[in-house]
Amino acid sequence: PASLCGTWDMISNVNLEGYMIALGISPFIRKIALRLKLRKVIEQQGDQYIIKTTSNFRNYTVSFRVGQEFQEFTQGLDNKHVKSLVTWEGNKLVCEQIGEKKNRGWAHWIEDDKLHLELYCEGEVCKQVFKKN
Ligand code: RET
Repeated sequence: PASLCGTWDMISNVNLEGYMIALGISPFIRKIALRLKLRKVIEQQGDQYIIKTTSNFRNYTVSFRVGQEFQEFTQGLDNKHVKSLVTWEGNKLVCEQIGEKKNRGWAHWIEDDKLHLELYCEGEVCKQVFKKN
């Protein structure tokens, strides 16, 4: 599949609110979060990925090896410990985040030279699209 690597700027963001409500994010933080222009910086070193989500409010970094389960602490998001596993499903890099929330995870893929991201939690789907910076 096309490489996910690079610096990507958000151009659309649908239902971040529903996703954040499902995560239990407070109304105050949700209001700030909805205004943010998020950036993704995705790097790959061998079989290891580093995905940075940045904004002028909060940053979040996760690194993992595809196919290797890891402990993730969602610091600055909902501050939860989850057991995560990232795999390729066709052209999609898919993460399952096992923890107190059901059906939690995400999928990243490239379509039309854009980075597409879906975030899942408890039946809510947030859809974000990023263009290459
Ligand atoms: C903000 C503001 C604070 C509250 C929440 C946020 C959402 C962050 C998200 C990050 C997703 C990261 C992923 C990384 C893995 O590759 C905007 C930081 C909840 C949705 C998918």
